[in-house]
Amino acid sequence: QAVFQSDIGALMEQVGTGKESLSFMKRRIRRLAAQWASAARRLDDKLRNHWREQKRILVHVGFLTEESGDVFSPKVLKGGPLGEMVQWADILTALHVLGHNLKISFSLKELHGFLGVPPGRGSCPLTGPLPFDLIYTDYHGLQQMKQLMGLSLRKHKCHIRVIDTFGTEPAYNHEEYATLHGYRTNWGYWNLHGQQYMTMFPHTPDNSFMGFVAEELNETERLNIQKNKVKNMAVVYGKEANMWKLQGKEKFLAILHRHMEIHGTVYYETQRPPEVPAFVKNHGLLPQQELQQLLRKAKLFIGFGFPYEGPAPLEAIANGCIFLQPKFNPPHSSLNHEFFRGKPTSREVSSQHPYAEQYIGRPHVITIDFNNSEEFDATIREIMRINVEPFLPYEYTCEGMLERLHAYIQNQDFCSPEAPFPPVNSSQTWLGSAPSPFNLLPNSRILTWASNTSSFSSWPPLTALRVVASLESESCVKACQTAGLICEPALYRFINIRETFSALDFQCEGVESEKNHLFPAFSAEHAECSLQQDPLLFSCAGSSAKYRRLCPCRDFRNGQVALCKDCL
Ligand code: U2F
Repeated sequence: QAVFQSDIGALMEQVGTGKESLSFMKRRIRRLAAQWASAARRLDDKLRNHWREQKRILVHVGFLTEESGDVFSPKVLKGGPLGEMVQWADILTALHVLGHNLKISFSLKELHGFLGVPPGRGSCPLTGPLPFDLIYTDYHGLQQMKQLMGLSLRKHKCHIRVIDTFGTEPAYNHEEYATLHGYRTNWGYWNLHGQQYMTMFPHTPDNSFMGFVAEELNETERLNIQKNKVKNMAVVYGKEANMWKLQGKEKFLAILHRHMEIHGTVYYETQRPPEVPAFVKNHGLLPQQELQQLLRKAKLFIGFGFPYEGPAPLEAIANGCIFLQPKFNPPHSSLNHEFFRGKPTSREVSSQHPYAEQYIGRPHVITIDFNNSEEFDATIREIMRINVEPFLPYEYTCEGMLERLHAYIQNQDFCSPEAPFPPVNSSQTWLGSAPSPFNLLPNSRILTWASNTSSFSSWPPLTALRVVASLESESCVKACQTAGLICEPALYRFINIRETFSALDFQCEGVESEKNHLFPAFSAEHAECSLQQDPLLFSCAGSSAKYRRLCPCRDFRNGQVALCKDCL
């Protein structure tokens, strides 16, 4: 049985010392310890009757190992990316607070030791059982484990979770398919289940959403913030000078400067970076705690387009700022933007921070075209006028992250064979006693699961399933969203049968089964119904003008999109 623990002493010791990245994480862990402890108490109350199995967990942070080149650590104090460090610090704390048996490795030597593989022998199969129930790592760590364990990695890979900031879509993850169909990148092709990849924001439902946390306020702090807001104070998002290089920024910075005092936290060594105009009050890179103080006073936090999808806007919004950011038209993606090129995803990034845009929105987040000076000017005036309360989505609170991680740890299982499902014959027809396992929801085109489900174990449970057909050219991500739901790839295996087509009134001339990440789908032109042949290719992402896709959707909790209502 896992027992919540609020003392972080043991965790701090395990993280060790000797690198700026580790010091940054330890400062963060210490600073947020009280917040984690009170969240643990609340969740403990909420989960009173749940048995929580204590797992043996290894965390191997590959990108911080010397062997992977560790380009991040030397930049911690120089404006380099901190988002990843924020997330790993929070993952470590959450696993520790949940009471699991945790081992942490930041080097190949430690990894060797924990896996019981003697160092310096090259690849060496792990002959005995894996000494862990779960391994959290990243793409660098995965590569290192492959070198270490050779082919035996394959046997154990269902225990692995890959922390993957921007996400990996199934078409890129499937080695053979990616190679044949042009989805091969430097990262993907590990043949994992899509949900073994865990992202920083809920980018795509094909992956699991891991997240991180932002600081929470007590009542006094909330009141003080509202009292002390300086309505003409803006802070610019971007701690590295080259984030200020955006073309045309002179124009909108001049407009902003007409109305507001502009602050920055741009790293510099001795001289003021030339990219930062003289009228900007630059504080230099601040420790996290001091940045929070600055954000508490500011009314506006403004992004110039880079960095993409980092933690800072959530921190700003949590401290009562309005986040103003540029809309990207056309959206940025791995097809048209250097930063995303080679990343194993086709996701279209509609603004600097799509999560803030889509999940939070007005009045906390305003997304506009920065080239339209009138709109920009009017928006700045509006921001100075309106009052906005601090806001933090539940999924980014400590309790929200603990709840989500707890649910994943206790329920996600990529190791057991998926028997007894599908209970289908070779042509993928349902073999249950009823003619069709689906019911049509009244006055809709949405199916629910009707059969006696007791014999199927599934998480999320089958009661959450809502089957929807996409329009042509529409992905399942979009189709579920339009229905007020979210796509749930774990439920694909239940709808990959002929009966789904008939229950949705698609008349099939023929039914085939193929490896295609858009399947199951219906092609209107040929009245052809296509089933998915390889479960690793079940994918919410992806669309084609040729197909109407069958989509397994589910409901979700308010502020916790990763979990369905019956998921806890
Ligand atoms: C993102 O990485 P970044 O590190 O650039 O993300 P930010 O949102 O700028 O901030 C990360 C943290 O840096 C902290 C701040 C955030 O928690 O509190 N910080 C600070 O301590 N002092 C300062 O003066 C300013 C900020 C993203 F997270 C990565 O995954 C991406 O790789 C990267 C590129 O898109 O963007």
